[in-house]
Amino acid sequence: MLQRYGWSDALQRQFSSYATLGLEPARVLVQQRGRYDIVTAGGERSATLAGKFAHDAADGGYPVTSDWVGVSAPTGEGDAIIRAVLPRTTTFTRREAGPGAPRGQVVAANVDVALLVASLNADLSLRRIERYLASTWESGAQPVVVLTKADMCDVVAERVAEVEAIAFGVPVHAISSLTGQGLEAVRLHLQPGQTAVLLGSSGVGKSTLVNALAGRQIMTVREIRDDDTGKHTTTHRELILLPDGALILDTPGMRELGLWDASAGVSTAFADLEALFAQCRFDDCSHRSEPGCAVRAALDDGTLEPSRWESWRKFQKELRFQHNKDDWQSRMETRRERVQKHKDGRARMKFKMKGGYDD
Ligand SMILES: Nc1nc2c(ncn2[C@@H]2O[C@H](COP(=O)(O)OP(=O)(O)OP(=O)(O)O)[C@@H](O)[C@H]2O)c(=O)[nH]1
Ligand SMILES: [Mg+2]
Ligand SMILES: [Zn+2]
Repeated sequence: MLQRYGWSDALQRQFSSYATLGLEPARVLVQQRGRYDIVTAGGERSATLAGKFAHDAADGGYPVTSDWVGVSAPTGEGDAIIRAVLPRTTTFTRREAGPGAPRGQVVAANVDVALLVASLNADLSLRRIERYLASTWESGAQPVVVLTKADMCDVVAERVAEVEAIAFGVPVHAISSLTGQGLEAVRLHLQPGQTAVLLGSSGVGKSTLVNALAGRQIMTVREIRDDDTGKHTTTHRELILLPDGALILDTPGMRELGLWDASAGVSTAFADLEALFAQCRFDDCSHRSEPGCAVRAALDDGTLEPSRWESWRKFQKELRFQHNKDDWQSRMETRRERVQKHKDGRARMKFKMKGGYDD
């Protein structure tokens, strides 16, 4: 049973220490306000959290859909109790919206493939896809870009080319869940026992794609006439076992995907720029007006799109902002440095005015 949900020998070995505590392995299928649907070797059942999690509310401490957990499972009717979360092979973390200190929210775990879904309608945003790519590289999962609603778009090939130009070797597929176009190409990324997650704005057709892949109506999708309500149709994350053996995690649309500590992911997503930086004459080139700047040269001769450069700068600003915000100490450090620089500057100025050394 559990093998079908991705249980492996490696997980089994990892689990031995939990097994000695009398726990059974299980995977979280659905998570809704403190209640969970899980699958154990004996089948699906519901579960609640052990009390210790209430005190253990550290970032990412709670189990999420697609986590492997250790449960104590009473025989009979009662809920299983989740007592431990197994180490995650990959984590997809986003910035939690809202006031207060920024926190990372684990959106998906143990995901092998991330299907980054965007619609081929007028809203298609390369900048949004860049963000998803950066987060996916950071997560450790393999990205695949899926452009939906090809049946409604007259310029599919152009759009695909635009996305390929910012995705560097990441597969990009144009599909239609209505006509079936491109679904076979998507299926090739979904291997039995592997887990894929669907990520993308609300209304792009994630749940419709799940249904098309499953060949039946599993997820509720938006009625056409409700197309502009702006409401999320899918309200919770759900892990679904597809007929050909792959697992797919449907998620509610995310309008904003705040970056969470994704500096390494950003570097990978902007490999083209990293390559340019290596060619700048100065190692600490700020790419503003230095001589021998490869970025400036590429902008001038048109090989680098200004919008892509602008996008990278925004990412850097955001990462810097977040880093400063997260880390009070580093902020104090920056301030101390600034004060020190100011003092040094004034001291040098005085020194200069006094005439400096005679040498
Ligand atoms: N023409 C066309 N319409 C589609 C296609 N895929 C989805 N749609 C329509 O797009 C609307 C939204 O689809 P959903 O699958 O509910 O979108 P979602 O991404 O799951 O949205 P949330 O659950 O809110 O995040 C529905 O009315 C679908 O019928 C497609 O390939 N072609
Ligand atoms: Mg949905
Ligand atoms: Zn430069």
